[in-house]
Amino acid sequence: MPNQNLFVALRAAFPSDLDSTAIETDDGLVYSWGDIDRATAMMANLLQSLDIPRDGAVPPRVAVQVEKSVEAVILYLATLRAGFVFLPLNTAYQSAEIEYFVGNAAPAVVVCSGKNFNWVSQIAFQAGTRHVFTLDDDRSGSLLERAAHCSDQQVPAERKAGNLAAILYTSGTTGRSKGAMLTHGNLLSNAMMLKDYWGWEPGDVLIHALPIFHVHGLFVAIHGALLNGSKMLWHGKFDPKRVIADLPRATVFMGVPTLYVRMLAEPALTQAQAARMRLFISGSAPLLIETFNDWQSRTGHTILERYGMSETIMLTSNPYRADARYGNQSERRGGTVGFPVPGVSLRVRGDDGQDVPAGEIGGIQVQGPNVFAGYWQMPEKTAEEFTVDGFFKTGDVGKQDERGYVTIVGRSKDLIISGGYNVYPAEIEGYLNDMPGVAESAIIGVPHPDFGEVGVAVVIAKPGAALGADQLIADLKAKLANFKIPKRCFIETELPRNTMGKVQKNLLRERFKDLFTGA
Ligand code: MLC
Ligand code: AMP
Repeated sequence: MPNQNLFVALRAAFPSDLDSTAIETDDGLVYSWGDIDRATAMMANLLQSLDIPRDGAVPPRVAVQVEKSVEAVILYLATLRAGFVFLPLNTAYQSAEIEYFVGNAAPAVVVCSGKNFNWVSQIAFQAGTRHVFTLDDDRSGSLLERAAHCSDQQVPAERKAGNLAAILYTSGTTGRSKGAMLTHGNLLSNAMMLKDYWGWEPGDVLIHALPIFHVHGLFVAIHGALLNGSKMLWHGKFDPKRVIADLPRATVFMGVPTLYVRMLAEPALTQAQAARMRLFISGSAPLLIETFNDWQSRTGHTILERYGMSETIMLTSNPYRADARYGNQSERRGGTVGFPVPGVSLRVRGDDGQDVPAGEIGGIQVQGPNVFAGYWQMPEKTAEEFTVDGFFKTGDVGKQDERGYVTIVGRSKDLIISGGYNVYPAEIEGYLNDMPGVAESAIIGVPHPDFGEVGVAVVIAKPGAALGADQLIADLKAKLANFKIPKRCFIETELPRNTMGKVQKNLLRERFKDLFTGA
C-alpha cells in the first residue's frame, strides 16, 4: 500500500518548478517550493534524531505555541513528515492553560516563543517533556539553529490513513478541554474534497491572514493552497488595509466574519479592488446576513459560507458552482451554511432521537471520512458524543430545508464564539467562582458589532463581601487567554433561576442583548 502520510500527498502537489514562489510574506520574504521541501526535511530529520522514549503505539506529540510565521508552517509539515503528531496551541493561552494541555497530551517536544521559554519549559520539564525549543517570528530560535545542522533529504515516515496526525484541543459541553484526534485520512480526505468542491484552479493565489493554531487557518487554508500548488500571500497578523491592498494579486480569501466586518469598514474596499478575486470564504462563526449583503453590493462577490469544527474539519458548504446533487438552481445563500459536503452524511434529530421533518429544528449529527478518531485519552467522553449508529453529535442546533440547505440556529453546548474563537462559559465561571468573595457567576454571550458575540459576566458576591467588577476582570486577565475575558462584568444580588434551580441564562441574554449594539 502506498504511504498515506498526509505530507506525501501535499508534497506530490508541489509544482514541478521548485524554484517558483510558494509563499510571499508581508515583510518581503519569498520562499520557493524547494525551500519548503528542504526546510521540512531538515526539521523532520531533527525531530527524528531526538532521544524520545516511546509510550505505546501513539507517535510522539509536538506541542507548539509560537507566533505566526512561515517557519511555524514548516514545523507543522515537518511534524507530519516525521510521522509525529502536531498539537497547535493558541498564542493567547497563559500558564494555567498551557499546564493543562501539556500535562494532558504529554508531548515529547514543546516549541514556544523565546520570550516564554522560562515558564513554558518549566511546565514542560515538570510534565516529563525532554525537548523544549524556541521559535520566533523573525526566523530565530533554537529549533532553527538545531535544524540547520540536519540533512535536507528525508524520506517521509510511513503512515496509514487511520494514524494520528494532529490533536486539536476543544472544550465540550462541560469540564476540561478535550483533545480531538485527527488522522492523516481525516485531513487528506477533507482537503481533497474541498479542492474539488471549491473549484481550486491553476493560478489561484491565497491570501492567508488567519491564525494557524485552529482548523480554519491551519488546515482549511494551508492544505487548500498546498494541495493546489498555489502561492500564499502570507499576512503575519490580520490588517484589513493590507488584505485589501493585496486583493489584486490574489484569487482566494478565507476569513471569520469579524475579518469581513473590519474590511467593510475600509473605504478602499471596492468592486475594482476585488475584480481579480475568484472566491471569498467565511466560516468558524455565523456570518450576519447584513455582512453577506453588504459584501455583495460593495465588491460584487457573493461570500461562500461554510461550517465546520475541530472534530470534523469541514462539514457543510454553500456551493462554489451549482451542486448537481441538489439541482442546478443551487446558489450561495446568505444565512445558510449550504449543503453537507460530498462524503458527509448529515441529519437533524429531535430530543426523541428521531429525524425531524425538513425545515424543523433539531440537533445536527454527522458521519464521514472527516470525522475525528475520538478525544485523546477520554474514551467515555468520546462515547457520549457519538450515537449508537456512529454519528457524531456536533452540539449545534439547526435545520435542513427541502432543497438541502443547512441553517445553524443555535447551540446545545454552552459556548460563545467571539471573533471566531471559542469561549466556554463553564471555564470562566470556574475561575470566577474560585475568587475570594464570589458566591457564584454566570457568563453569557451577547451580540457585538465587531466580534459577533462577546462574553459578559454576572457575578454574585458572598454575604458581606465587597466585589469590584474591574478588579474581577483584572484578576481574570492574569489567568486566562485575552479573548476569553468578559468584555463587561456586573455585580448583582442574585441569578435568575427556574423552579429546578437552574440558572436561566436566556433571561440574562435577553436583558443584556443591546449592551454593545445600542439597538
Ligand atoms: C482579540 N480580542 C478578542 C478577540 N481577539 N476578544 C474577543 N474575541 C476575539 N476573537 C481582544 C483582545 O483580548 C484585546 O483585548 C483586543 O481584543 C485587541 O486584541 P488584538 O490581538 O489586537 O486583536 P486582533 O488582532 O484585532 O484580533 C481580532 C481577530 C482575531 C478577529 C483578528 O480574534 C482572529 O484572528 N480571529 C480568528 C479566529 C480563528 O481563526 N478562528 C478559527 C477557529 S476554527 P484587550 O482588552 O487585551 O485590549 C473553527 C472551525 C471552523 O472554528 O469552522 O473553522
Ligand atoms: P471549534 O470547536 O473551534 O472547531 O468550533 C466549531 C464551532 O464553530 C461549530 O460547532 C459551530 O458552532 C461554529 N461554527 C463554525 N462554522 C460556523 C458557521 N459558518 N456558522 C455558525 N457557526 C459556525
